[in-house]
Amino acid sequence: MQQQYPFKEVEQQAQQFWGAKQSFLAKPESTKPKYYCLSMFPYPSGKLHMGHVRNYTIGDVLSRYHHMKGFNVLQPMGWDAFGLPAENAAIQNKVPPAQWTYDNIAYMRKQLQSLGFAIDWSRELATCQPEYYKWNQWLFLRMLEKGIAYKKTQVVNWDPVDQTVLANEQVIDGRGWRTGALVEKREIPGYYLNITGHAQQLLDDLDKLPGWPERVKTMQANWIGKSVGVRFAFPHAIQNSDGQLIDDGKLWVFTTRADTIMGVTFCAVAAEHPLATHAAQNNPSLQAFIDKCKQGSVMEADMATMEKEGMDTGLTVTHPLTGEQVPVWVGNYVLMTYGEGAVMAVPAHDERDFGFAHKYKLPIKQVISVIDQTFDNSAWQEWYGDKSKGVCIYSGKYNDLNYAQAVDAVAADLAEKDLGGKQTNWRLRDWGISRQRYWGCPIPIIHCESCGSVPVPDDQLPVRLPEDCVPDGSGNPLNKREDFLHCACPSCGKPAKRETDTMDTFVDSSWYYARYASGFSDSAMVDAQTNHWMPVDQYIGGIEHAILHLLYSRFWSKVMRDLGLVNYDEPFANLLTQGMVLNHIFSRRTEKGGIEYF
Ligand code: HQ5
Ligand code: ZN
Repeated sequence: MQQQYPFKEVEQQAQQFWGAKQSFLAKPESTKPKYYCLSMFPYPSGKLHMGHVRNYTIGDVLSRYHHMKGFNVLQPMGWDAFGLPAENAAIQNKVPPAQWTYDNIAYMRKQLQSLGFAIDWSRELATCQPEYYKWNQWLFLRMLEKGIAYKKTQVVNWDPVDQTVLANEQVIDGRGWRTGALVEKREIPGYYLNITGHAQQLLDDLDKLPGWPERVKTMQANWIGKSVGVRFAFPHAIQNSDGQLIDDGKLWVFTTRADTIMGVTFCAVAAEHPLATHAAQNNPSLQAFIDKCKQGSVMEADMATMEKEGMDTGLTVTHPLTGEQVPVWVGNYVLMTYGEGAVMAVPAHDERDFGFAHKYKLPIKQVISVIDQTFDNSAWQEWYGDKSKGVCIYSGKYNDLNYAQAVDAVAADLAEKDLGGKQTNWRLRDWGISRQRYWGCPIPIIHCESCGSVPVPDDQLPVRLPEDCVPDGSGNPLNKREDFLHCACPSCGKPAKRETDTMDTFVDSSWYYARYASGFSDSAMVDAQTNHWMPVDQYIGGIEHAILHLLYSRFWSKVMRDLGLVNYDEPFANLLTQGMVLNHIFSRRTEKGGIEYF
């Protein structure tokens, strides 16, 4: 017996043997039961991390176990190859992102192979290959036809020094990561996918996933965020300077607590709301407050924790049921992009409104009574906010109704006055996929002066990304690539320009598992083999992808299913979320105030 384990010899021999016998080749024609084992494919960021090794070891153990148990196993591997890190490396090293990416893939593939994982390398893919991303473009065009993809304006981070759009992660403490310049918000057009149209299915089908951790399903459900409530309006007669009623004389709000409508003591609107803009015209201090709000974060998470601040607009609207006048405030916690950009405030029965009313000495009016409890408005009490506990009080005709009865009655009365009714709201927003970046999948659109935005015809796909650009940080290099930019309009033939935005890399990772399973056809996104292997029997990856990647993959699968491309509802039958292996990162501030990582 040898004292030491001579891994170089032993493992090389074993790996040669497996290679010669093609031991890990998946066999779609086999009659054995199938087992599709998939680990989240890596970004080719340089070298393997111990976190990768851990992730892929879990998958490998499960694969080998199922091999031995007589399953026909598919365990593929590939590369999530587009994205920002390649552009950053290009800026630093002045090499094209493509070259950096392919070099890293070669290096990391060697590392993975030397680990001896039971991977079917014949199905390797990289998302930056035109043969792969062609099908992103193709499906995007199908979505355009069905109205699932559409164009609208979006707010982006603008670096005024580099004259470029920044990704959220490139904004550090409100400044551009490279220039240290204060970042501005700009509105530009972009493409969106109507994921909200599938919200109910994405929520319902979580019940079809007994093999997923409860925690992940809860995170998905919360992200989708269904709330059933009442949308209604406070009528008013406020006119703009042209003498026209603002928003047709209606301030719309959404509430899940219509049972407390008789306790409204004020309304709060977002800084961008038309009533706020109107009121600020002759009120410089209100304008200053609005400007301050606009600089703040638009992240929902920040909204929850930040100090609530507000200012009275001096305007009032009419309570739709009592006819009383209700003051309108601007609140920094109300987002124009969520709901109606305005909320009703019931300080007695909502914790946030309670805090706000206390701070600004606004009236607090109890309208829910709870048995054996006395109302005390000096401090917040949890029971005020619990809709299951009380009945209406001091609410006129609604007195003694419970939550459900009161909501029904209030909704009916509002509907009768043509001022509202029941509505379902979602926290989920549509998926903005446009990125003003070079290293990604080109969006297959051509802009023509006469015809507008024209889809690239299928027979001209893929729209190939030039692979020799070297970004320098000052905007998307595609804008300077004449050979990419100029083309003929597919519809009238006149000179036209290509779209230079590329797709979010989460598009690439939303269907790679289906492509592995399909075999790589030139003429189809996926083939009949896909339905044999899918769904993935075991998916393994980091908890950092519990929400977006998994939700997008589930959505993409449903779109493919609706188009008749695949026959499964859900892509991943069982999910194992390993933790992430973290390491220390060293960084320093650059002279300009950005952060440089080592
Ligand atoms: C870990 C680390 C590093 C990684 N390409 C995407 C990605 O996350 C996945 C797509 C499906 C969206 C784990 C990580 C993930 C896998 C690949 N990992 N610790 N790529 N320090 O290269 O545990 O959780 O970042 O499951 O390795 O990670 S990746
Ligand atoms: Zn044209």
